[in-house]
Amino acid sequence: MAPLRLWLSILTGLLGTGAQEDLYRKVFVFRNDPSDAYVVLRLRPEQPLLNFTVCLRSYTHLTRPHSLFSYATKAQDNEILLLKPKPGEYRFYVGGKFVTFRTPENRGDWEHVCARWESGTGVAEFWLDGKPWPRKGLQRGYAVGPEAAVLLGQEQDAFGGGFDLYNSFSGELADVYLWDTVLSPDRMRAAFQSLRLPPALLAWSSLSYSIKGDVVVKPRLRAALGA
Ligand SMILES: *[C@@H]1O[C@H](CO)[C@@H](O)[C@H](O)[C@H]1NC(C)=O
Ligand SMILES: [Ca+2]
Repeated sequence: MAPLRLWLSILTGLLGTGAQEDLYRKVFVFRNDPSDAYVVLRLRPEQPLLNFTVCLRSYTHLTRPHSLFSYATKAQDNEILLLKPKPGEYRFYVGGKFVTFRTPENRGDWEHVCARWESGTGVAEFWLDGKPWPRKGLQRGYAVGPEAAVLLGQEQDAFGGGFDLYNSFSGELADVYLWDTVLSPDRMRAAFQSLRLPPALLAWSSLSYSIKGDVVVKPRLRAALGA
């Protein structure tokens, strides 16, 4: 750990709850299957989102449906949702509608995904391990609502709740980011490679979160690329 990074983590530790934490080279381990545990991420977008990019890395042996990123507003529980209904398939929701991206089945390794959406064109992009999938159309002209409940580990069917244990996540999650912009292709690849990234609404390097239930923060066991 670099001295500045160490000093900052001591400082944020002293400042106590609500502080931001740098989770560099760490993971959330969701230990149970099925699980009622989750992690609440704090973010305060004050404006509706017309563009966004969400990225994260997951490592799991689940073959049942599981939620990876759940952003709900009071008006729409599936406002932004990344869900893996079964091996070899991802669903990307915006404003309650979704598109499906079929992928090769997991090789028992970390998978890095980024989903990117812009209201102006309604183009939805899905990137797996730094590679773009054929683009699809989703919710052109829509605006993603602010004041969201953003959760890892559970799929919300109500604002901050309405969980189905059999959509819960079990395994390891890391490198969660949300930007209010559409990231360039270079930046999408940088996210996969864990390189330097632009400031974000949610950033793994300065995450404000609280754990509910059986989730632990542990050091990563292998390099980010999972090679
Ligand atoms: C969203 O992205 C489009 C094109 O990528 C850009 O023209 C527009 O200004 C962006 N809107 C916001 C609110 O960032
Ligand atoms: Ca839902």
